[in-house]
Amino acid sequence: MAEIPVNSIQFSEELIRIIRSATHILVLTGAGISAESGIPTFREAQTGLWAKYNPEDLATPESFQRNPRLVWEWYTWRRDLIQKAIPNPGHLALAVMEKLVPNFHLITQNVDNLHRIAGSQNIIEFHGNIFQTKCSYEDIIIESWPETRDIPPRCPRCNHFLRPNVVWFGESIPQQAITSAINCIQNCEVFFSIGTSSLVEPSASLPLTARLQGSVIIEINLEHTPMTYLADFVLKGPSGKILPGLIANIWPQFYPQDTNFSSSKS
Ligand code: BV8
Repeated sequence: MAEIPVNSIQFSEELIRIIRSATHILVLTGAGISAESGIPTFREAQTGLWAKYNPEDLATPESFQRNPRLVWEWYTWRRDLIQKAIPNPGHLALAVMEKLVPNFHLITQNVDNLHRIAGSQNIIEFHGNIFQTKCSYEDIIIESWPETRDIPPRCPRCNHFLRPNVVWFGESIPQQAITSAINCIQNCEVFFSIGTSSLVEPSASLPLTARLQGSVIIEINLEHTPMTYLADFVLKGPSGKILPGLIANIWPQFYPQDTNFSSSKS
């Protein structure tokens, strides 16, 4: 990808003014924001052993019921892949924005924990976190378990299989996450939709909900999506370039022109 100096990206004065004056900003991110960290997006072809599987078929309770070992090993492969990744300038820019906006919240569909590593704090993990494990029967987080030959490992309390603490297709989003998201949407003046194909519900309906209550909608994506029609501003390009450029233009007083947004692992 050609190097685009963040200060060379031109943003409309109106866009800069709207974001700079906003006191409540809500951001929704999808797999695209982690693409520049080297994590394949959910719909990109999976590699190697997993190339023949469709993620949407594996990320279901039925799959786990049918073949718990296969699903557990898929998540182990993804965890190992994600563990090698570090936040990219897009993640870092959102962590900075959170410090500069009085009320800032981030809903992520991603399970990779990269927003937290980048320094974001007001995070609503809509689809859980791949680095957390829970009992498939008691539905409680299990921090540790005895090493055995069982794959998946078994709950030390009830001996049922353990599973990743992620939301599978056909499972409900955690009530706390839904409640927080609804509260944030009701007050947000600006809603960013970043790096999501806007195909997975209920996340995909959040921009419309925000629009209906009067938020300004900004989409950042490489391509158009089913919610592009809703956006007041469509910024087409890599979020790892666009977001630092936005920050540098909106809050130049905080950003000497030579700010280095290089990735870092904190
Ligand atoms: C629910 C965790 C109520 C797991 C994920 C039939 C039966 C049951 C349910 C349904 C049904 N039909 C529809 C549904 C609802 C279903 C759904 O939406 N299905 C879809 C496929 C139609 N939703 C659910 O089941 C949800 N729960 O509805 O509960 C209910 C309950 C019971 C019965 C009925 C209803 C739960 C959905 C959560 C699923 N879990 N993840 C795991 O990760 O293993 S979703 C998973 O896919 C990811 O988390 C992610 O959210 C999603 C993929 O979406 P994206 O993040 O957008 O990623 P994608 O690859 O698609 O796109 C990337 C984008 O980035 C692209 O646009 C690309 O252009 C862009 N991009 C790439 N690079 C960059 C970039 N942009 C900027 N910069 C770049 N550099």
